Amino acid sequence: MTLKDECTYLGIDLSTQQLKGVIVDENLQILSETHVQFDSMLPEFRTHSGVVRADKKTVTAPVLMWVKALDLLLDKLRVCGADFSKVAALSGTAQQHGTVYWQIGAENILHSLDPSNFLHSQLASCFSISHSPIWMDSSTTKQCQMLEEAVGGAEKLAEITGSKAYERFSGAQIAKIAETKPNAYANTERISLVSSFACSLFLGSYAPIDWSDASGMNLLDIQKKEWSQACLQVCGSNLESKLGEPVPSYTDLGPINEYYVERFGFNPHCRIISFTGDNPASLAGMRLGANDIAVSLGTSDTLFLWLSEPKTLPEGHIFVNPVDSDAYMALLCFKNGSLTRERIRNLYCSGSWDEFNRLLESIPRGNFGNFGLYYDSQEIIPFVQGDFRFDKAGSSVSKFTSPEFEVRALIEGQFLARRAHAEDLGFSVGPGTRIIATGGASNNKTILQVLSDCFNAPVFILEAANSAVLGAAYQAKHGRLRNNSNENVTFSSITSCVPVPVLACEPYKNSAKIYDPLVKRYRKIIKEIQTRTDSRS
Ligand code: ADP
Ligand code: XUL
Repeated sequence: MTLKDECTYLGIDLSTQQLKGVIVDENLQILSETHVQFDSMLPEFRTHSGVVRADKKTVTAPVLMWVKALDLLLDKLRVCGADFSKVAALSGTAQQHGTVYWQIGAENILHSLDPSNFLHSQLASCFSISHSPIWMDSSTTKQCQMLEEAVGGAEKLAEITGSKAYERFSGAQIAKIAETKPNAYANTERISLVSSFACSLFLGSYAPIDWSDASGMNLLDIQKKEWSQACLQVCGSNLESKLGEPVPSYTDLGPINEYYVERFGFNPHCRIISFTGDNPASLAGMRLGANDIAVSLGTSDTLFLWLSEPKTLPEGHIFVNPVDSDAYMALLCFKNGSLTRERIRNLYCSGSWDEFNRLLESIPRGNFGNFGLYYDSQEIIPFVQGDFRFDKAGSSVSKFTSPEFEVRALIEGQFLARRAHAEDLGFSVGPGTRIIATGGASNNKTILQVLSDCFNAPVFILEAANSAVLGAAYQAKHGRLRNNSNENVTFSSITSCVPVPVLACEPYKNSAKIYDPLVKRYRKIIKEIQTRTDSRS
């Protein structure tokens, strides 16, 4: 069959807690979607929220769980009625920063996959590190210091790579493996990011890392778009050859591997478009504009903006833009997002979001002066951990007097922090500013109302809350046409048929009066916490 008529596009998202898949038609409307939840559907890997915590700082995920999830996802999509023979191109996205270590000889196995067998049984001996370090890991402070020193300081590193050294970034993670597991490192022929690893499974050979996800490694010179030799040198020997050459995010990498044609009925002409990180893919899925700020409320909470030029930030990250390689994006990532909200929900609301919302709405904005900051895991910005509660008088308290104060303190504290750090990036609310919310918690209007009030700006949502996986599907179409058409194809021309985001909530009139002083209060409190706890030791 040719792929002229009725083409469809497949997007894949290998995120922290699940693997998602979506098929869209030519007009980018969803035809089928499904997911594989790691904890519940693959219990043999014993993950909690998709991860394994060896200690407070060391967080990994089993690579074979991800592989097995792909077998399952494609089966589930088929059961949903997906016709893979119509898929003209596929692309994907994944949690950022995590690294996968392919053992010497693994690519030969990838080249010769047997369609009568599961992927996970064929790839069982392909990884020199069975548990991949992921973005939640914060165990590499030592390697971060080494990396910053090697290039002449934090600011210099941020100037080259778009970020000062961060514990979860791949450069420091690779350096830790090279140092603590030298044999495994020596036996590694290729290091993938989670995104390029997932892409390799479809390609049947090692897929290159794309520029946008490569920007989350502290290894890419984001202006030259090539690896920084100074950074590579300190992180591991022969690192450049283990990483391969990075490519633009919409690169057409070739046809799908025979395995998927034989086993699942994919068309042999189906093209594989480079995979990228979940935040860049979300920017694509939201079709973010110049007046917008994206707030993704997934496992992590992230904020991002479109930038036409790179800049050097004291905190936060600059990535190469995934849909226009001449542009950039700014990103802030907060580790304690949905999982912390779930903790408080489970503690005080018997696991019910309805009850959580009832408590949240039962207390007026400003929480009668009660203020809380909750960091279950080592936070990224700012680098702190623990629960901090303050009453109206500013005194530190170990508990609030009732659950409703706790719930409101959590959500207000989270969003005031998001606003303060966004302002540090240069963001301010002006005429036409839209907050576009996405991710699991953007289904919750009561939470979105607090977001709107804390920022004093309207919040918009997309028809589908999973912008990352949709962004991957859009990128599949973009990559296929951009590389194979004579016309001047841009991402915005390809996605002009996508419905615009719809208004979900507007701020109450007196929001600025209530929350502007609370942003100042957050700054003061966080400064005090940071001076009290020497958190980097
Ligand atoms: P991922 O980072 O794995 O892509 P998602 O964007 O799918 O995550 O978000 C998953 C999170 O969404 C869950 O941890 C859950 O706490 C949160 N979530 C789902 N529904 C709601 C809801 N109605 N209210 C608040 N949070 C929700
Ligand atoms: C971004 C980050 C997380 C992960 C997981 O820097 O660490 O958002 O991409 O979603």
